[in-house]
Amino acid sequence: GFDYPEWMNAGVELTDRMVERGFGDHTALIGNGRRRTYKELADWTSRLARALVENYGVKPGNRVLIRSANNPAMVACWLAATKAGAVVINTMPMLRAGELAKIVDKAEVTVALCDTRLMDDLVTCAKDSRTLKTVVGFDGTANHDAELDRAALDKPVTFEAVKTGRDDVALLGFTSGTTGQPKATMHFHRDLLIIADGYAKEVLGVRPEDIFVGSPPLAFTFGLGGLAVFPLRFGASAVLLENASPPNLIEIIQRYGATVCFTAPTAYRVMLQAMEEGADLSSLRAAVSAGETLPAPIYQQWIEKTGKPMLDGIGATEMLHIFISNRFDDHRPACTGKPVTGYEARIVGEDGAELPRGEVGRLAVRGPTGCRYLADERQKEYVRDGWNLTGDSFAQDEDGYFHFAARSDDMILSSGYNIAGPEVEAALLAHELVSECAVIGVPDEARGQIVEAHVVLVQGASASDETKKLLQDFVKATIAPYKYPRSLQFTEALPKTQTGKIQRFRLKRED
Ligand code: 3SK
Repeated sequence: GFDYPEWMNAGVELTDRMVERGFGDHTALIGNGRRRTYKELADWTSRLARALVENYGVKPGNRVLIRSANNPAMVACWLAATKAGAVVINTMPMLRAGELAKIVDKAEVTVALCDTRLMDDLVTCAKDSRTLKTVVGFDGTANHDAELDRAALDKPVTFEAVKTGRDDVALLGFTSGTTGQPKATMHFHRDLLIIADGYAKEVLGVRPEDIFVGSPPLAFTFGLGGLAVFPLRFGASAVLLENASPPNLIEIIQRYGATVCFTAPTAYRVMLQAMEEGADLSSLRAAVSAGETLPAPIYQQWIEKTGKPMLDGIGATEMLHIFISNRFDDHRPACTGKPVTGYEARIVGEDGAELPRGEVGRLAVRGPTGCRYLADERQKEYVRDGWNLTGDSFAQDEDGYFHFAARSDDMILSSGYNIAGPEVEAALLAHELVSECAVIGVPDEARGQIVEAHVVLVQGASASDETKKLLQDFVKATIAPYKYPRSLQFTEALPKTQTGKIQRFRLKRED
């Protein structure tokens, strides 16, 4: 099990404790042209925490919202608010006033810390808020040229961190779900350490020499774990990028010799292409893929090119981070692997009973972290008999490995057949003319639903009826013919979230 003292503060563990453990001179964060050691980070966050308490009246348990792109200043604000005992809500720059208002309202945010470049929407949101009365700007470029920075610079570098309990809430992770009504998942101080001492230690074997890089926003628990908690827990370094487009990621990996990368399969596809054209990504020892299912061809090509496996994993905001993963020495194509230390997983039917091996059903998981929605009726749907019922359909094979079938929302029911959209996508992606694709179910009078593919072709391929027929026949020859996309449309690009997830629901028509 994971054993932590009754009184502990995750913010302190990731900063001051690391200095005590001898990492003071080691680089912690790189970003916006600057490098910060662990000692500098500890001092910076102590000063900020003092400013939060003394100038802005932050009290233990207050909800503090942070609005920023990925940069060291955002990490410092998060750690400082955590040290001050606040409950933090990290948010992405893309959110507009209306979306921020839903979060502020649900979480009863009283103080917001905002990169000065992103103030407008937050100020608009605060005007109508019954709780949010204080919006303070910080300098995301880390030149310390904003109100919060100036307040912090006046403070001594000591701060008596608030004595939080290991089971006190430290973080609210927001997830939008399919209905657009945001849910807030509560995570304790100890949870933040468990994801590092479990997944990051066991699966990644993080060491102080590691340099982390990646694309998920820190506002998403995938990014907060992968780009802040994991490196900081083990004395490693993180390079934080405000723009983590694949070309930028590739440049940064080469410039810093990054060793661990967290991103989605689409970015790995671009990296494979870049390696073909001469990019040297040999410094990467761990390529973590999550957030989207990893197509077998990308996994295979990565092994061929680098000699190392890509680590496919599945996590959930509700569980805080990855709970099933492949391992460096135990991995298979089109397979998400086995549960991470401390977690158990099984496949269940609609009635919650475990299904036989090989059958597709809902993935249920339990372990040291788990779903606790803040004031939300949906809690009883997500957690039943202690098992967290994820929104994903999986099958477990005879050897105990878990294989993704579909997001439960991505299962297509056509003429009585259950068709997993991602399986059709994988079949299409195996064709050399297909660059990217998304498969959805669309209403059909005769069949209930039919399979519809939205396909981005590789450069130079012709979006013709012949190509359409060729791809449909290819799918029929690759998987059971009833799964082939009866409707197939060519498109220039697929709708995606900022974290690179394909938004299939945006392809669905209302009719
Ligand atoms: O698989 C995901 O989407 C995920 C969500 C939250 C945290 C970590 C991961 C990988």
